[in-house]
Amino acid sequence: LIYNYKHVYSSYRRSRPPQWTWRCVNQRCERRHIEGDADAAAPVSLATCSMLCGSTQLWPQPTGPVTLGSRAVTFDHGRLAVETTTGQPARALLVKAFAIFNDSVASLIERKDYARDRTDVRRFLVRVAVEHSDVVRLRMSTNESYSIVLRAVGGDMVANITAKTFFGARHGLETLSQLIWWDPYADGGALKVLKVATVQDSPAFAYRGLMVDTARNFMSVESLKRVLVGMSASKLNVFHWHLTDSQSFPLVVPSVPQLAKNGAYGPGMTYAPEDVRELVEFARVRGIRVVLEVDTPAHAGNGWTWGPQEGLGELAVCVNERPWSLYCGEPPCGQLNPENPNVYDILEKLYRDLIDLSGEDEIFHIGGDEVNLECWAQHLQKASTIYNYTDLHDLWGEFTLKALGKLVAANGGKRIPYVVVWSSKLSKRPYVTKYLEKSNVVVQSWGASQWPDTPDLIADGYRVIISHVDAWYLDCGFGRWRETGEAACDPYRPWQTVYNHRPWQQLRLDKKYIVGGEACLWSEQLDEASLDARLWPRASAFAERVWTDPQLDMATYSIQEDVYTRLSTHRDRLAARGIGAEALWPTWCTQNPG
Ligand code: CP6
Repeated sequence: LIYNYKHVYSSYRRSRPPQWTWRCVNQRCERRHIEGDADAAAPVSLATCSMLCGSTQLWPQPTGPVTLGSRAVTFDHGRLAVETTTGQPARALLVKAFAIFNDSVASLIERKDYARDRTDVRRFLVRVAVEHSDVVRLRMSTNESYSIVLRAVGGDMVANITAKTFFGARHGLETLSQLIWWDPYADGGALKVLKVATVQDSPAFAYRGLMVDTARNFMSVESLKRVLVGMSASKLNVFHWHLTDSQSFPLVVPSVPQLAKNGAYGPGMTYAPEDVRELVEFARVRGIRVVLEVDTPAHAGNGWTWGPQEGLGELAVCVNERPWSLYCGEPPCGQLNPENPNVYDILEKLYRDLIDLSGEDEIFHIGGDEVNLECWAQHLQKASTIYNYTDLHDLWGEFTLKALGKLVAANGGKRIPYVVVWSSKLSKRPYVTKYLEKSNVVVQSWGASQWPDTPDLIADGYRVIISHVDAWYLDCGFGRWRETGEAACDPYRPWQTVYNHRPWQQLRLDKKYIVGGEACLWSEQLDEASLDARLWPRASAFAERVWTDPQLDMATYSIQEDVYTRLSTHRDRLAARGIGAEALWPTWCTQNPG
């Protein structure tokens, strides 16, 4: 990773020798001057006190029972070892996941010259047992549960992680890494782990997504890897990559190279097939699947302008058409031409490459948002004359049906079980039942949480992924400052808003139809310079909502105090792993709880 935020991570522990000690009083760490403390011979760091004070520092909080001992042992990083009885092919993935776990532990070490020889244990053995060693691809039905039993055995520490699948075991390794911390108060510093702990855990929702838009502003593969690192630390499991939009088309599609050739912002601002495959594998070993989205028929402009040059006719219409506010939500507009048969041939090639690049044949996102019928009405003569549409929604519906047909063809004649489509006019009554089949279409519902979209879809029997704009949009979008209409991050959703959104409780929705949730990061006012801070720790707050789904007090909307301290600790963890996550509050608040 290119950035190192360790100096940030260690800021509140920098002073040596220690001046403060912390004492656990009623499950809370109180700060005391060492001079005035009766037990000053053994000063305790804040990190150590917190870990031994009966409250977990885990994020997200496990859903099953957790027991934590109140004693710690010191160990040397070199004494970590892994042992697994799991057969191939899961075994190979576990080896990689253990190496990542090892790096996470190493990221805690603040001093290279720490006292390695002072260790309470001969070995710290991590034993991983996975039942289904054949499961190496994440599915909606994949069992992600795990359990940890951590204890001292003879002169060793032994952590037994058991899981049904690799994906559960990987979560177990992540949780185990969160039971380990750095203690700067030991002479030269030391790595510590709880002497006894048990955890049982499984997620509330199968689909825990994060969307990043790389079309409005390009983001390097390196920066996207940091997104995946943050996701894996927070147990998010779907990276939805909004690759293209009307502004740019950075994806090099092998069978249609014209798209990136005409649509990328410039050389070096493209994603080669190898880049995508590399990210998909980087994600998989971190328990994450990648969903590639090339948005159509709207949000398609640059990249689709070469048709006439090659004798294929207009592939996209109203690109750069003015006044743009008449034809789309934001410039430079553009919508595929539903009357050009070449469009559908290109879609089939494109879909085949997307399925191939992602290695994903269970979930496919076709886009489908914000179609502007005025654009088509003005550019397609046939739309109004020959076909005689009275309602152009039917033209849109027919485009969608044809595109879905090409998707089946691209997938070797097999239907994809979860075809995701953004909510839109087409996913509303009366069009929805006519054009979207509930057996395999899942609607990503992004309207405001007060809108009837989500309850209506569920009432009509559709499965949904929830991305409500007023809670789970982490970007500034094309937001406007209310006073003047100028571009602004308004309203910004603080982490508390993200965390306290629980639509199934607030709107009394039937959870059976909710596949999960997805936080979205559009990039009109963002590139990789501020990517990390815009995402973290708010995306972690979202992650606990969809993993743990803690109860919400709707009378007060108050957040438990432990959430603040746990999230602050998690933020420090992200920073240690090279992610430029934002601070929650002044360090003073960490040191003076309550
Ligand atoms: N881009 C695309 C966008 C948005 C959508 N799709 C969007 C719309 C409204 C807001 C924020 C983002 N920028 N392709 C809608 C899903 Cl407030």
